[in-house]
Amino acid sequence: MKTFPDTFLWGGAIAANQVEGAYLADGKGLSTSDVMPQGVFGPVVERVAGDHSIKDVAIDFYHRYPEDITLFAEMGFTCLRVSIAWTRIFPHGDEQTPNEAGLAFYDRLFDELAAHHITPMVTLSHYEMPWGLVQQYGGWGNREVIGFFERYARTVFTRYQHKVKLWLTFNEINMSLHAPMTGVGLPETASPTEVYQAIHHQLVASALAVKACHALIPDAKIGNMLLGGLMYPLSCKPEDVLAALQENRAWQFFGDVQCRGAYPGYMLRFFRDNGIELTITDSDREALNASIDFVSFSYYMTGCVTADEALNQQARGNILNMVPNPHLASSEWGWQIDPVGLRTLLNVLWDRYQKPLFIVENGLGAKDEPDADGVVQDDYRIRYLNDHLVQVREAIDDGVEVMGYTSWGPIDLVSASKAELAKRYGFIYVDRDDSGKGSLARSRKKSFYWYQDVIATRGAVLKDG
Ligand code: BGP
Repeated sequence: MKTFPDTFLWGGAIAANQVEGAYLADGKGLSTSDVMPQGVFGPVVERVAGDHSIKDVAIDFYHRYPEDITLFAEMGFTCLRVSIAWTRIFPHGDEQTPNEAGLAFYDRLFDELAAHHITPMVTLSHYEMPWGLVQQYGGWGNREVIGFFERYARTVFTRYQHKVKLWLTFNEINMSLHAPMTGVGLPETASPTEVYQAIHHQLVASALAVKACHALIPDAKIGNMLLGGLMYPLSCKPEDVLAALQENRAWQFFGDVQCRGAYPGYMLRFFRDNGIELTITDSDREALNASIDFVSFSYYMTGCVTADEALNQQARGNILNMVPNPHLASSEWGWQIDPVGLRTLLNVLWDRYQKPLFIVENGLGAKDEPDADGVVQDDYRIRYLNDHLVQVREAIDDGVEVMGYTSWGPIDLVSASKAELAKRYGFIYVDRDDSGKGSLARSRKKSFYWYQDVIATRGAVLKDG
């Protein structure tokens, strides 16, 4: 197989809090992202008049989306993954009625996409929730938040039922284990029981959203979204292999619940062994019994796991505490680059769930410097994306059903982990730096033309090896 299937969706993925800016415009409320100016692992900061976060303006997508969508269309996108900022719709989170100005913004955005024949894929909650729900209710630790989320989900399903047919519930739902404030609105000091109880509430909310979507938009498809962090055993020592199995289950558990509608036995044992007692009601169990239509995930890197505690300790502080793989090179941010791992992961998820898969994030964050003519010659990004797409094609050839591929950050945006603009992913350069300087003008990088070619030829121009 040299080309991708006709039905394969090609495009890019962005998130409201990383592109829109306009953080208080048209009635929007503060979100967890707005009070975390240093990124998803950073502290919560009280916002005061006259202060500033790079995300307040971000890349001003809120006002510039028509120009950006025109550029995406020029590349040939057939899909754009976006998220709705929950706080544009329910500013505090617990209102009875939605904010019309916020709803109207996404109507305009979806209409613009339709005008360019680009299918929207919408994440309901991408690394943010109303700050009001954290302050007043204690975030996802409080089961009342399930109802607020369900109201929000039903509101947007109803409003956009004719415009959006592809939905995702929570971005990287397993990330709460590493960034509890971003994931479930809990402080770093939360105990494992508190974090897993909040996760449980979020899994129930995700399942209720799946049911609501099926009821309100019968021809829509709704998926989950996992941080696809495949882990390898550092050696073939049986203890390392078992440790890798358990580490992978730490994130696969979320997918298992979302696909199978119930907690797997290994997780119940994990809870028992760690003294974690959750409140799970009968109606929670009934709610969880919902099945998503497809599995989506992000893929940036792989890591290693060992049963050797001394080696694990050395790895603490690395991204997600992974032990480095001696066979792989890393990005400037220390993320290990592993295209073959993407083929493996696609096969693992297909074997596990037998549901269509969608790669909704993948890409290379790098420091781009425009050359004398003002063009970024990002051959490193082209190589990264080429090598990953070749492996996607191999996985399809293996028999895996893959719906599409949306690369992360098709236009430069604010990074999630450290809220930097210096870490760029785009095919489109945005003139703005971390001090907030720059015209916000957009320009095409070398990779823009490369991706355009890949899409136009359905991958025929990809280079093996
Ligand atoms: C994922 C998030 C995205 C995104 C990406 C890249 O975890 O879903 O929001 O930003 O990672 O991470 P970063 O921006 O930190 O480079």
